[in-house]
Amino acid sequence: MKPEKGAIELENGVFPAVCPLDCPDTCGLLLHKQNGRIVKVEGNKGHPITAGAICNKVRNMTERIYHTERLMYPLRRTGPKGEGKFERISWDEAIREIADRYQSLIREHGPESILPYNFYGNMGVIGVEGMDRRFFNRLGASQLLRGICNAAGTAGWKSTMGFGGGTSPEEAAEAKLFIVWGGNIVSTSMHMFTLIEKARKQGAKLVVIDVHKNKTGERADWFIPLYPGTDGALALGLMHVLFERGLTDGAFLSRYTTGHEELREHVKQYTPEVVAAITGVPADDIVKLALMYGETTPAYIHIGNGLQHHDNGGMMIRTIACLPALTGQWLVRGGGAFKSNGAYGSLNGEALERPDLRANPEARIINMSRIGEALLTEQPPIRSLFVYCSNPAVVAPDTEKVQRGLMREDLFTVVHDLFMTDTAKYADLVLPATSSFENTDLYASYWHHYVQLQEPVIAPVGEGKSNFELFKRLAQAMEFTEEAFQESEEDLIRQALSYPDNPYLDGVSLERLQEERFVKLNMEPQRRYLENLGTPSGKIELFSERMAEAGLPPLPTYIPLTEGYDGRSRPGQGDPYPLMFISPPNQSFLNSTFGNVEKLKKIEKGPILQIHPQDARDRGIAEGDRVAVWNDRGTFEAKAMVTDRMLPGTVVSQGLWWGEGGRHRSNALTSDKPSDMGGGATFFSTVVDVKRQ
Ligand SMILES: Nc1nc2c(c(=O)[nH]1)N[C@H]1C(S)=C(S)[C@@H](COP(=O)(O)OP(=O)(O)OC[C@H]3O[C@@H](n4cnc5c(=O)[nH]c(N)nc54)[C@H](O)[C@@H]3O)O[C@H]1N2
Ligand SMILES: Nc1nc2c(c(=O)[nH]1)N[C@H]1C(S)=C(S)[C@@H](COP(=O)(O)OP(=O)(O)OC[C@H]3O[C@@H](n4cnc5c(=O)[nH]c(N)nc54)[C@H](O)[C@@H]3O)O[C@H]1N2
Ligand code: SF4
Ligand SMILES: [Mo]
Repeated sequence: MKPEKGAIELENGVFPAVCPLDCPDTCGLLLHKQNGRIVKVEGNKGHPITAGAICNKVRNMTERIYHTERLMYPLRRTGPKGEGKFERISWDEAIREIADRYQSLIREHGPESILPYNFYGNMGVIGVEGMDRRFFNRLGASQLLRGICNAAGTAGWKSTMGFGGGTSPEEAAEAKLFIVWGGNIVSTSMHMFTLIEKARKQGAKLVVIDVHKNKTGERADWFIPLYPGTDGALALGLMHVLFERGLTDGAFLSRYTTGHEELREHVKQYTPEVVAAITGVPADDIVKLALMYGETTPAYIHIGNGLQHHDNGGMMIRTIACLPALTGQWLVRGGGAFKSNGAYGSLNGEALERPDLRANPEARIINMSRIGEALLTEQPPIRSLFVYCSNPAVVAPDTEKVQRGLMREDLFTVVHDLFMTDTAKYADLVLPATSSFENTDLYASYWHHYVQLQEPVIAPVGEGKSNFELFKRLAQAMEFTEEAFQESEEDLIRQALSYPDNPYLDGVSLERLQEERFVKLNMEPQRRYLENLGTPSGKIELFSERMAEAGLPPLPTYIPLTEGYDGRSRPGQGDPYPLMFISPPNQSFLNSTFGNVEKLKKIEKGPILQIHPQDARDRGIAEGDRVAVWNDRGTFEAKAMVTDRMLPGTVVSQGLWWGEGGRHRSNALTSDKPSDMGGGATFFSTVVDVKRQ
C-alpha cells in the first residue's frame, strides 16, 4: 500500500501504521479514521510476516488512545509525593522549570546528578534512541544501563554465538521440531506461534519447556515442566545423551566450534539421573527429548525471556545456545535457534545518539534494574530523575525500594507519559506524551526482518508532545546550539539507516519506506553467518576464554540459583521462604501498558496466584481465596487459583498490575540483584511464602 500523503489532515480514510509496542512481532497496522478520529485498528494484510493478524490488545488500542484519563497538559505536583495531586501548568512553564532546575543542579552538583530513565514503552527509535539520547549526552547526565529486559540473555548468547542474531522466521517455518524454551509465544509473539501451527499441519512437533503450563504449553505436543532456574542442567543432560548416542555432528563441531572435546568430557557428569534430580524432569524424558532433538531435522529452538530473568540466566542461555552446534543444525535451513534477531536490523547508534556531544564520556553508569537502590544509596546522590517510556514504580525489581527512592523530598522527578502511572504520581512535573500514531518514527523488529515507518495519522491529543519534540524543546531551553538539535525526524531516520558497518541495512532508505511501507533487510550476508561470528575466535565458543576471564566457568556449566532452590535443597529444607515466585507477562497487557484499560483488565480477571494443590493444602488455601504472597521485600495480593500447571514449590502470577495503592505489584517481591552476566534483572529468582488473607 502506498503512503497517503498528509494523513493527519484528512478526516476520513484508512492509513498505514506500525505497532509501537515492545513485542517481537512489530505488526503492520491499518488505522481507520472517521471525522478525524481513529475508530478501528486492524492488521495490514500486506505485511509479509504479520499478514493482517493482530492481537486483541492492539485491536483495542483506541481505548488507550482516547482513554478518558489520558494526560492532556503539563502538571505540577501540589500534594505530597505519591498522592497524585497536581495543578495544570503551561508547556512554557514546565520547560522553563526543568531548564532552571537542571542549570542550578549542574552548577552545584555537576551534570551527573541528573539521570534519565527510559525503556521501550514505544519502540520508535527516533523517540527512545534519538533526540533524547542527544539531549542527555550533551547535558553530561549519568548514563543508564538498560538491562531490564534482555541483557543477561544477550550476554549469554553472545558468549557462545558472538553475533546477536539467529534463525529467521521465514526459515524457522520449515522446522520439523520446535522447542519453545522459557517463553509464552501464544501471548507474546503470536505470529511465531502461527508459523508453528502451519508447520504442525505438515507433521512438525511442538515441545514447550517451562516452569508452568502457560498458554503455549497448553497447546504443545509435549509440555515439560521443570524447577525454575534448572534449564542449564537440562541442556547439559541433553548434550550428555547426544554425545553418548553418537548424535553429534563431528564435522560441524571441528570446523565451526571451539572446545568440543573438552565439552564431551565435561558433560559426562550430567547423566540423565543427575539432571533429573536437579530439574524434576524424569530421566527417561531427558533421554527421549535428547533423541528427539538429535534425530529430527530441521530442529529449531525458540529461547524466551523467562530464562534470562534468573540470577544464572546468562549461563542458562549460553548453555542452550550450544545445542544447535552439537547437532550441526546451524547448516540446516529451518534449524538453529532464536534468542533475538535484533542485530540484523541494528541502526547507526552513534549517528542517532551522538555520544560525541558528551564532554564526560566516563560519566557513571546506573543499572536501571537497581533504580531503587541507586536512588537510596548512590553517592554523590542522584538529584533528578527523568522518566519516559517506562513505569519503574511497577516494572522494576523491588518496587518497595523504588517507591522509597521516589519519595525522597530532595529528588526532582519529571515523568513524560500518556497516563498518570504509578511512577508519575511521585513526579514533581508530569508531561503529556503523544501516542505513536501522532508521531513520525522508525521501527525495526527484533524477530522478523522488515523495517517500517510511522507517519502521523492524527493530530496530537490534547497538548501531548512526542519524545522527539520534547527533547528538542528542552535542548533549546538549555541553549544547546549544536546542529544535532536543529535536525528533523526525517534527518535522524536517514542518519540511522546510513550505517556501512551493518551490511544487512544495505538498500533500506527513507524513500523506500515511504513508498513500500515494509522494507526487508538485505539478508544476503546471512549466508556467511557462520564464517563471520563476533566471538574472539570467530567460532561458536563451546569453550570461552572470555567467560574464564570474567570468573565464570569457560565451559557451559549448571550453576544453581542463589535465591531459590535447585532440586537438591527442596523447598522447606533450608530456605526461609519455601516457594519460588514467577511473575511473567499476561496476554492482555504489554508489561504495565494497558493495565488501566478496563476491558482488558476484565479479560485477565484481576491478579491471580497459581498455586499447586499440595502447596495450597499445606496452607489451607482453596480456589478463589484472597491470598497474600510475601517475603522480606514486600507483599503482593492476589486471588488463588489452585492448579497443577506447575511442579509443587512454584507459584505463578501473570501480569504487571498497577493502581489500587500498589497492592498488586508483583515486583514488591522481586530482587534487584543483577544477573550473572550483562547486569540484567532477575525477576524470577524470587522466593516467597503464601497465606490466606
Ligand atoms: N501479551 C504480551 N506480549 C508481550 C509482553 C507482554 O507483557 N504481554 N512483553 C513483551 C516483552 S518486553 C518481552 S521481553 C517478551 C517476553 O516474552 P517471552 O519471551 O515469551 O517471555 P515471558 O512471557 O517473560 O515468558 C516467560 C516464560 O518463562 C517461564 N519461566 C520462568 N522461569 C523459567 C525457568 O527457569 N525455566 C523455564 N524453562 N521457564 C521459565 C515463565 O513461566 C513464562 O512462561 O514479550 C513481549 N510481548
Ligand atoms: N515481575 C516482572 N517485572 C517485569 C517483567 C516481568 O516479566 N516480570 N518484564 C520486564 C521486561 S522484559 C520489560 S521489557 C520491562 C518493561 O517495562 P517498561 O518499559 O516500563 O514498559 P511498560 O510497563 O509498558 O511502560 C511503558 C510506559 O511508557 C509509556 N509510553 C508509551 N509510549 C510512549 C511515548 O511515546 N513516550 C513516552 N514518554 N512514554 C510512552 C506507556 O504509557 C507506559 O506507561 O518490564 C520488566 N518488568
Ligand atoms: S503487540 Fe505484538 S502482536 Fe500485538 S499488534 Fe503489536 S506487534 Fe502485533
Ligand atoms: Mo522485555
